[in-house]
Amino acid sequence: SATDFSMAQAEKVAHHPCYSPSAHHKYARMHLAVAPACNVQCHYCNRKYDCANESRPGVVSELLNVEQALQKAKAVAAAIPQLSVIGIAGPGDPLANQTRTFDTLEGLRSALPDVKLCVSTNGLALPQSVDSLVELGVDHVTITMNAIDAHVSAGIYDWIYFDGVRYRGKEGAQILIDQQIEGMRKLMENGVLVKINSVLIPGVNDLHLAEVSHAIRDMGAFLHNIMPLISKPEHGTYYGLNGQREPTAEEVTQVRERSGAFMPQMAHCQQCRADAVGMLGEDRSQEFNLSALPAQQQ
Ligand code: CLF
Ligand code: SF4
Repeated sequence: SATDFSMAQAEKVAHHPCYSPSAHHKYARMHLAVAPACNVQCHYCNRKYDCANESRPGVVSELLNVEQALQKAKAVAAAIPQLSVIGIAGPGDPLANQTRTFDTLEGLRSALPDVKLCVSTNGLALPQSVDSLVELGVDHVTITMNAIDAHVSAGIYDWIYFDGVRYRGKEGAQILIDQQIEGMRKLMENGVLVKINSVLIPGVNDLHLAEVSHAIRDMGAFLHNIMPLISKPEHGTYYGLNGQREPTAEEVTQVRERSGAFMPQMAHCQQCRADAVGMLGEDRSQEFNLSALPAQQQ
């Protein structure tokens, strides 16, 4: 019934530190950096660091193979009782690394059945991935949607790689948008809670993000997370040839206010590393890096 459905949704929200502001002081998340490849090229990404769509750029996360990831997850779960969510958010796009991502999720599902599984993706490979995500019990998915209009999107992505072909410009942008929408529709059908991340890029999509909020509300998204572009040479990020600057705190507030007319806004995002461990805003990844884990058969 509708009541059962909404009670199940409420339970999913209550224990997820990103989906619920009140949960973020009570529950911890960890990210497993198992996904190095990416199937798109954002103008602001130089590929040397973590995916800026969810994770903090300028940081190189320690890439793990599936076995190492599962070992780390078990060590963290044993050490941090508040751990409620394990996410895969990079350092590239999880769904552009199907084998590594799905093998990790499957291993987590059997080793830590009570932990919620979370995935963050640019959405390009989402429609073909929904069945597997649902089967593995992933009930939180974040899609990074920086635009809903191919004219705007073409200024954000250099290219996308889809079904063996590289597409540029508006053609590529439209394919990405269509895939994101189709993926989202399928997630909704399966009761997955969808959060949308948007990177706010002054002069590129700042005036467009309210339109994104409007569209995702109509599609049934749960939460909109508008994150400021991080564009500093020391972070390894840049913005195409135009060198777009970061938004000011004031600009972020204004854009969130306009979008807030359509969608609840996440304001407690910490732009976590792709290997972050702990409460939001806390990073205990170094305590659990590979050298800190018990010796294993290599
Ligand atoms: Fe990780 Fe993202 Fe899942 Fe959270 S982070 S995959 S939804 S468990 Fe959270 Fe970190 Fe912000 Fe992401 S604070 S960067 S929104
Ligand atoms: Fe970089 Fe992430 Fe964009 Fe891929 S989706 S190009 S890893 S910022």
